[in-house]
Amino acid sequence: MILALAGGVGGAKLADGLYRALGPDTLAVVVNTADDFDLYGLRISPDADTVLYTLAGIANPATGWGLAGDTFETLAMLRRYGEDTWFQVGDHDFATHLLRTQRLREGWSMTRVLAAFTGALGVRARLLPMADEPVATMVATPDGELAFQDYFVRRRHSDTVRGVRFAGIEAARIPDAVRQAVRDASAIIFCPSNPIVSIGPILAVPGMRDLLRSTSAPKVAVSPIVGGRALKGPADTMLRDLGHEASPFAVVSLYHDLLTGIVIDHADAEQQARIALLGVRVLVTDTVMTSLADRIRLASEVAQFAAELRGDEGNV
Ligand code: FO1
Repeated sequence: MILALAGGVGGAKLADGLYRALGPDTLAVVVNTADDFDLYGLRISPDADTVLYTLAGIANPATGWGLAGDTFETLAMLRRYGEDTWFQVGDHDFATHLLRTQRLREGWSMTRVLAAFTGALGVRARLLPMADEPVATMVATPDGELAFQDYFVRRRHSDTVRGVRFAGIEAARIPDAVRQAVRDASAIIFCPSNPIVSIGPILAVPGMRDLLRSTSAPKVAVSPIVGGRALKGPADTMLRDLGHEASPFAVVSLYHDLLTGIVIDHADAEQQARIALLGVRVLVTDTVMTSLADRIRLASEVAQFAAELRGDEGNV
């Protein structure tokens, strides 16, 4: 079984490649839940839903989030009431949020909700939240601290980032299903998601870094930074704002105590030697995923690289 750690759209794409390359029942994905928030009384879990819809083959191909072919009549009606509908929730997408909210109110955990949703949509990968307790990413900017979706969607991630914190993280616990998945994993893949606000919260759950270090399974990251730029979203400017380089080397530095290997793009091949000095093995390949074939090819190469690293550790 392969375990992937994923955030938003980039993470979902690689998770999808792994799902299709490895076959059903061999993949577990731990998703960031610190982007989750409440809107119109509903609990929204953007990263979990992005992975869910992508693996189910029903994600909107244009945005990567939301549902293919969705309509927006509910938002249109909300606008007639004078609401500022800055967050685009589609009519079908609303059903997911309604049911999740209902289930959580009935006392279900997020772990149970996601298991039910994957089962209902025919997804034969395990989709696990990083924690069942609510955690909220807060972004410090020159205009004050912003809730994550305010920063990301409402203000189009245009603010300078002075700091990031994960409210509620001290009370978050690693779900038993995540502990089991880490124990069962023959490799752990850090998807090409934002290292600060997508993978960062997962690693910030108390005990998570120790748990990941406790397994001898190889841990391989795929860099979300290619040629100094984020493939999607603000990871590059966020890294620079927080005093890092926007480079695969910086990604390795952030995961320094965890990684066995990193997959970087040909555009960054010159960083190979510098990364190798940190004791991390490097695979250079094409990492930009524009088609389904790209996802499957990259996922196969990543899985093969991890298998080689397992061999290196004499632990096949
Ligand atoms: N991202 C946007 O940039 N604009 C939106 O209006 C938006 C709506 C949305 C609705 C449901 C959902 O599951 C995700 C949605 N996202 C939207 C994506 C999401 O908020 C971000 O990509 C993630 O939080 C960052 O990983």
